[in-house]
Amino acid sequence: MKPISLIVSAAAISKVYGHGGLYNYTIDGVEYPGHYPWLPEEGQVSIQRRWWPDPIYRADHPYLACNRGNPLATSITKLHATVRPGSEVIASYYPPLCPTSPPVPFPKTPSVPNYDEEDPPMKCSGPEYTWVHSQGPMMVYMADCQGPCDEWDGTGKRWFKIWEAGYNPKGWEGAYEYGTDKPISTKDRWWQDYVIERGDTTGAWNITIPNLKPGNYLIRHELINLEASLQFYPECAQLEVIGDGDAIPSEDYLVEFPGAYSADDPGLWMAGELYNPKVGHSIFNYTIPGPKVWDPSKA
Ligand SMILES: [Cu+2]
Repeated sequence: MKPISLIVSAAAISKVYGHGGLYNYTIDGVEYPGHYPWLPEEGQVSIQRRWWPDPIYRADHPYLACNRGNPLATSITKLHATVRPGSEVIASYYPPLCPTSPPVPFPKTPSVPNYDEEDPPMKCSGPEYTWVHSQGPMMVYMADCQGPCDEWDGTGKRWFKIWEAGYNPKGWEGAYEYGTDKPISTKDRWWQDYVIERGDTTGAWNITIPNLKPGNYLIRHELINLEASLQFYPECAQLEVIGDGDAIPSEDYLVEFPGAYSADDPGLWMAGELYNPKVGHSIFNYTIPGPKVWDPSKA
């Protein structure tokens, strides 16, 4: 495991912009800017929890729930986006412009000791450095905050999965290269490839809020990159669900972070080995990690 992460560190230094995350949300047509990791926390009003663009390299990382910027944040805004069952949430992985003046001091100490943290953290990349990874699953979770989400730290067995996509050996029906009617390349069989090929912010990754009982919920988008090493990219945002939904997931759908994954899970063990001919073929029968998807319309 260690040699692999050393290789990744070297790659990350030579290619500073190799990471990223979820920068903006569009919910029922309303744009909600994310919490930009390169700006000071003070003055940012966002539904999104603070996060860092460098990956989390461990399935047992203590801050896997909402990315390590969050528990180390000095303030969490109270803003929640209002949604209802059926609302559409679109996630954009295209970075905003970098601040030019005044120069913003980047946090110097993101590290959680002994958890393979990168140091120094990734610098602001700007819009030309879009999401680069493609090989790994994409998932969306929600969790009942049991009160205002800004008062909950994301710990505990409250998370349930509402959406997932992994590897489809047949490709994705209806997936076209952005701006064309050309189906995406047959090699692009991870859903992340589809997002990259689409290249826009208007529907690359859109999910629908399920028929949930009203209340405050965190929504957690997560990309996992399996290509060079095991890398988790989760980000959380605060939602208030209104309306007349009445469903809640039963206990067997609930997980906690860390805890939901282990590095030897069927969908994770091949991380860093995709180009090993003895291993790479295993993705043709890929199992997405984590719990099964909760879908109250089928319950
Ligand atoms: Cu990266």
